[in-house]
Amino acid sequence: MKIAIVCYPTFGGSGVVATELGTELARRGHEIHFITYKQPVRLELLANHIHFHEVHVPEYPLFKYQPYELALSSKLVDVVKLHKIEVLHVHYAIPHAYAGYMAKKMLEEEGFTLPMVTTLHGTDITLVGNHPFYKPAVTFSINKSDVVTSVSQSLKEDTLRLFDIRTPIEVVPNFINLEKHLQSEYSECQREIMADEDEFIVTHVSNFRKVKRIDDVVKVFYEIQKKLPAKLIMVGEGPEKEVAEDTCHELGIEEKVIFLGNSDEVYKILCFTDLFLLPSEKESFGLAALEAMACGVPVISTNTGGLPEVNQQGVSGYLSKVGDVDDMTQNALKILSDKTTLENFKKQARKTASQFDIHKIVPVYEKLYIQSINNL
Ligand code: GMT
Repeated sequence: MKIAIVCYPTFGGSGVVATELGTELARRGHEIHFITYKQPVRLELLANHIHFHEVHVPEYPLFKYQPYELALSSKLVDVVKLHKIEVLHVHYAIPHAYAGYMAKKMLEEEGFTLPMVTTLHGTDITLVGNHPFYKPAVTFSINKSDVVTSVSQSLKEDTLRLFDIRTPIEVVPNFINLEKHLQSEYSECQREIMADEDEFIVTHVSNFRKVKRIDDVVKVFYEIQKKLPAKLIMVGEGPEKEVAEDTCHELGIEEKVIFLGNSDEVYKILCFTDLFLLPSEKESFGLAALEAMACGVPVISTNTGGLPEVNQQGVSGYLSKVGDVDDMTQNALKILSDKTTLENFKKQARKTASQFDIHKIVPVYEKLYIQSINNL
């Protein structure tokens, strides 16, 4: 099939999922066209069947807001016609499903049909899309999609609760390429750069937004390091990063916390990590937790949103109520204090992650693409 993928190209989970999906589809012989304003961070362009089309938004001083949706829908029309695209897959309802629908309508005028698959990722529903300013447009775009998927059962339920949705929603969980994680474990794992031999390595990866509760990451680590020798590796950039750096100074643990910024070498960091912290306020899925588990890292998370569908209580890690720093600390110590327990959790984390193997999930999308074509 010839498939166009629209996504956010940044470090966010939705962009990562879209990129990994496109890459795997290309590997399976499909022709994939990424359409977005920048090359997606994890996209390797030098691969067979992968194309990238950049959306340019000309700056015009008269406009306070430059019209990205307009530029995107026009680009979609051009790419679809030129490359005979058969299916459009948009990741994130805002504004991609909206722009996708406009493109579809423009193409219809010229005799082209373009089925649109929309994948909901979470923030487009629970944080931004639900805002009254956006809600009518988001509801409309979802209802006008030919196939709608959500990355967890929890997100599906949130969508049905918050919006008036008439299109059926298929749950297609996020996935992981286990081979990639295994490779990094054995060939590029350089633990000694980050910590002493007797120190545990605790890691957090996110975009450091308020929803990630970075303060709880620091608080839990502060308690852990009182009992065990440990280092905290903070990967990512975002508005809460500076606050967290200040807190580490105030608590006197700045020597034990390493802020790495954004990294496209997350697997190399995870391969020597002993424990992953994800104390989010909301999380439709928690791809970061799944990536950690795939590298054999147990996860201490909250039990919000889709996290219980990923992290299994007492198996791949533990889940606590949002904000329950004490419980998260106790659980972290339970795992780290005993060598055999830690080893068991590591094995179980990887085994749990294998349920989300890319080879099981990508064929589900392929079937949905065919269904979207047949539905028209
Ligand atoms: O929250 C993020 O890290 C970014 C965000 C996004 O919009 O890309 O992630 C959302 O989509 C990911 C991929 O499906 C999910 O794993 C994240 O749980 C979800 N974030 C939230 O729901 C807050």
